[in-house]
Amino acid sequence: MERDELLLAMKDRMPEKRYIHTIGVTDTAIELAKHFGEDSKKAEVSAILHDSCKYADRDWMKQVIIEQQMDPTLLEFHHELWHGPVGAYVAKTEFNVTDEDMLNAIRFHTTGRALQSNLEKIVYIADMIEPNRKFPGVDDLRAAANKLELDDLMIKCISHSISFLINKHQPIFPDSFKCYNNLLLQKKGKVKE
Ligand code: DGI
Ligand code: FE
Ligand code: FE
Repeated sequence: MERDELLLAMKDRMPEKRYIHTIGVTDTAIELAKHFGEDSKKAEVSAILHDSCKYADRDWMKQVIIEQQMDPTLLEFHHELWHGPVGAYVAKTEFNVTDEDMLNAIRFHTTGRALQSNLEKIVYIADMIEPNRKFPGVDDLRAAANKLELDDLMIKCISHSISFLINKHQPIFPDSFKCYNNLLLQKKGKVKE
């Protein structure tokens, strides 16, 4: 499916505000992909589909996680973390996405994970800094996108997310810590890429 057809499908699945966010993430992901020399078409399609399950039925998502034998830890955490993995399942089954890198970009867009691909980092960052996002510190992250290399930018974004959750006394999903640790250890040359 092409951009317009995919966007139309998203429009039916989410309120106007989330649809506007989706377009923002898509355009930002394309820009970042071009800037960092990655495949902008893969970034575009992954970004369009990244929040397809944001408003999906909670019981249905739970069922998909169990039936598809996804990480069972997901069910111990807030249901907000389910729309990425279930979104990857929908991308594959309903929108015929077969590229594993694109599916991972959707799957891990909320939490990040260790050993992310560049496409995964791009979708994670685009989700955070797209033009409609408004939170303290977002302008700093946007400015960093033009200056830093991709891994340093990702460190800045995942650090911000983890700090935000800690300040709200929210539990942190293990993949987010693993993402943060892996990026820092990689920088120090302690982990093979
Ligand atoms: O779907 P979006 O709103 O565009 O963005 P997202 O997929 O990054 O989801 C953000 C939400 O997920 C936000 O409410 C914080 C929450 N979240 C992200 N990582 C974690 C988390 N919540 C918990 N409890 N633990 C996490 O590690
Ligand atoms: Fe999301
Ligand atoms: Fe999003």
